[in-house]
Amino acid sequence: MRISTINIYNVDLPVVGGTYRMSLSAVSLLKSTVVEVITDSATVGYGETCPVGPTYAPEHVLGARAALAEIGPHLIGLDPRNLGLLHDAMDRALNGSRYAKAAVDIAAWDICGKSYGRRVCDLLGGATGETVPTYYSISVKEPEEAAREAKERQAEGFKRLQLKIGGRDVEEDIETIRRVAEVREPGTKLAADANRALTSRDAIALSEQCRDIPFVLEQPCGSLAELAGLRHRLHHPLYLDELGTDVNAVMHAVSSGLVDGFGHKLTRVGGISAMRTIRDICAAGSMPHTCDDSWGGDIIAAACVHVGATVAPSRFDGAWIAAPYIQEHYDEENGPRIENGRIKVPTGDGLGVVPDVARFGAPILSFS
Ligand code: 0XW
Ligand code: MG
Repeated sequence: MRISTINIYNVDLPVVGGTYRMSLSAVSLLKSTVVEVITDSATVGYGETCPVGPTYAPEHVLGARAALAEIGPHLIGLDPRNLGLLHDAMDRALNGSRYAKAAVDIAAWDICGKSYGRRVCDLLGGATGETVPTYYSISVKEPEEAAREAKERQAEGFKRLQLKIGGRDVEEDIETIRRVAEVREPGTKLAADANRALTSRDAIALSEQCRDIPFVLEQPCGSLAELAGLRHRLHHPLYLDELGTDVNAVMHAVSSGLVDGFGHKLTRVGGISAMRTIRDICAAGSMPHTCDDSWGGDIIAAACVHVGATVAPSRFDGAWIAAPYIQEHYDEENGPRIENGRIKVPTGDGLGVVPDVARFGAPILSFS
């Protein structure tokens, strides 16, 4: 089996309900990049990468597309099932840009599954169940509004809520956490995610003033030095997200005892292949973690669900998907959906999602 054509599509994903707000960014429309890998055996695989705007992380939409333009021509003629060789070819064509290579990697896993007649989660070691937990991420909001939404989401079945905090007076963050804690139902887990925006001073104050409330504090500050300085002055478990950039960063964080868990993003680390390694490093260090991406449609959601399904449930904090913020599915029948706080693992071979490519329009790039 050889790759004969690679098509790259743009997909506009407007945010349902207006704006998704984090400490250092606010987005109302995301541009996703879908990669279609066509082989000479007529097996087709799909991958996707969708940075959540240009300031959440160093990744950005046009960067992904420029990187794919660099990489694409070097992949024609390769067997996409030889994932190691495929990654070698991508690395020889371009240094870095893991988030773009991730889209090719995801498509290659989709092809592997279709070609071997197995689901991606089966190839990754096997799913622990038919569904995986997810969690809801509440935008940076005023305390009352956040508490109202927390009630609503718990009523919908979410068992974990991530509150976005930061980018404002820390007193308001503290008040938000306190108000949400008041409406927290037994069994609901909380995370407070500052997306890098707090100073160490404010992170310490927040943890001190909320020491009676159980939650994990996710990526409070923007540098490893700050996190290391904070580490033993907090009353809450510390999670790493944005700075868990790749296998090496995660390996270091686990082995040095820097954190208590992770928010992982599939495309940031380089796709399903890298995430599998990271999953195993976390297992070796008994680290809880999520399996998310920053944004994206059914393809990325399915990839997160497949990997998430293979993580030990006792350490799995859920697969976050952008579905609640997106109007349409690429695959109306099999696109991952959230029901009662959980997502069904797709049952078809590969990713189990068959995108309706016609809705993407003409490719913006094509290699053959
Ligand atoms: C909630 N997420 C997984 C989705 C957003 O893109 C940000 C992210 C996070 O935890 O930072
Ligand atoms: Mg986070």
